Amino acid sequence: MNKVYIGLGSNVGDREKFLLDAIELLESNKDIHVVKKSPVYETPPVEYEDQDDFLNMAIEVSTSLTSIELLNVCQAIEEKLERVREFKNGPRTVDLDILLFNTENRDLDRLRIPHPRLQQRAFVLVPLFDIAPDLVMPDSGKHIEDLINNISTKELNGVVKWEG
Ligand code: GSY
Repeated sequence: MNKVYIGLGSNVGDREKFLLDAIELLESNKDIHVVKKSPVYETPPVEYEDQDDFLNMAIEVSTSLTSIELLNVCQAIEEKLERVREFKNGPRTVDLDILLFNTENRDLDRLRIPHPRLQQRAFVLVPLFDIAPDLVMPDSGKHIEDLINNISTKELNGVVKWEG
């Protein structure tokens, strides 16, 4: 079985429902088992900043699928939940990013694992730390706690637990 971490984000419509629906759709796949779920956080947008705040969370899944097969499932879920790619880094109903797949390193057009911006993003690292506090990055060898300590207090303070 493959141990995988997935980051989820939504900043359009009923954001919490989109996250929960995406997890339910993952669970409905017979080859995927959701093992852990982080709390949900509200986070300010990064990259393209002129858009609404996101809800973000991270989950651990156990799967017999390969990384590319899992990517196909994630993209099918995004499509089912009506994600429209209006422009790069723009608003989305739901986004499922494969963050880590065992200790695999992949550099394909469609899929880069570990996720290329994972180690700098508070909205990914904070929920990931909740479910994997001992995680060591397979490429850099850095401990998740050290990565979080490298993020500015201002950015970390923006990542706020969502109470619904
Ligand atoms: O990479 C995921 C999409 N995304 C997000 C996100 O999920 N959360 C926040 N806070 N900012 C983001 N910018 C992009 S692009």
